[in-house]
Amino acid sequence: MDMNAFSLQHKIAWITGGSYGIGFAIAEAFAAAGATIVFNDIRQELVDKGLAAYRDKGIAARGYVCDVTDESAVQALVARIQDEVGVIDILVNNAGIIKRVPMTEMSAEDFRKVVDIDLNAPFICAKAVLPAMIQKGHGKIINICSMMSELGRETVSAYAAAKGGLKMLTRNICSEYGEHNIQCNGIGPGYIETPQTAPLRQRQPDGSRHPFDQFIVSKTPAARWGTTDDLQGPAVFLASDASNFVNGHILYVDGGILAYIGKQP
Ligand code: NAP
Ligand code: GCO
Repeated sequence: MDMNAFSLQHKIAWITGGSYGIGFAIAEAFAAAGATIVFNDIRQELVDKGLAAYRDKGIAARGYVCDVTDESAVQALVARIQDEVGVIDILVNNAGIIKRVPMTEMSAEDFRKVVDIDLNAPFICAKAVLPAMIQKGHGKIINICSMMSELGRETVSAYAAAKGGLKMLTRNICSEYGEHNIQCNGIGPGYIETPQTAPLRQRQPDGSRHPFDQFIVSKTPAARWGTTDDLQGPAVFLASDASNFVNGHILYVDGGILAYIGKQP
C-alpha cells in the first residue's frame, strides 16, 4: 500500500468554527498532513484568537468571520476562499452549540437555534462547496456528529435531534454525490475535554469530581474522557485518499461508549 494515501498535500481544508476545541485540533492534524487550512468563526476576536493559535503552531491558516447559519454569507465566503486560496477539497462541519435545558423548559426559539447551527448550517456549508467539488471530480465532507446521533439523554433534546439529523444528512450527501467521487462521512466523538463540556467536568465546591464526570468515566471502557488529539488520526483518515471507498459512515471515536452496557453497580 502507498502510505501517501494518507497525505493531504495540495488539499485545501475548510473547518467551520475552527478557532479552538475539536475544530482546531482537526485543522492542526490536517496541516501536519500537508493541507492548507481555512477556518471561520462567528466573531473577529475569535478568528484573531484562532489565527494566533495557529501561528503558535507554525500553521499559516486563513481565518474569516462568518456565521454558518447565514446562507448568503456562507456562499460569499466560499467564493472568497476560492478567489484567495483555491477550491475547497475538504469541508469539516464542526461549528456547533448545545443548550442543556429540559424540553418542558426550553423555548421553541432556543430549540430552533441549536438545530439551525448544528444541522441547518452543515447543510448550508455542504451545499456551498459541492458544486466546485463536483466540477473538480473529488471532495471530502466530514460532519462532526455525536454520541447523541445515537443516544438520548436528559436536557439535550435539541442537540440530539440535530445530531441525529446530521447523521442522516451525512448518509444523504453520500447517496446523492458519491457518483462524483465525493465522500461524506461523520465523526462521532465521545465525551471530549473541550470548553463545550467544561460544565460537565467542573469540580464540586468540596473539590470532588462532578457526578457527570464520574458517570462518563464509568460508561467509557477506556475509563477516561477523550481529548481532541484522539480525533486527529480518524479525521486525517476520512479527509485522505485512504478513505475513498468509505462513504456515508459515522466513525465513532468514543473510547467504546456505544459498545458498552455499563459496569454492574
Ligand atoms: P466548542 O468548544 O463550543 O467550539 C465550537 C466552535 O463553533 C466555537 O468556535 C464556536 O464559536 C463555533 N460556532 C458556534 N456557532 C457558530 C456559528 N453560528 N458560526 C460559526 N461558528 C460557530 O465545541 P467543541 O467541543 O470543540 O465541539 C465542536 C463540534 O464537536 C461541535 O459540533 C460539537 O457538537 C461536536 N462534539 C463535541 C463533543 C465534545 O465532547 N466536546 C462531542 C461530540 C461532538 P463561539 O465560541 O462563538 O460559540
Ligand atoms: C452532553 C455533552 C455531549 C457531548 C457530545 C457527546 O451534554 O451530553 O455535551 O452531548 O457534547 O455530543 O458525543
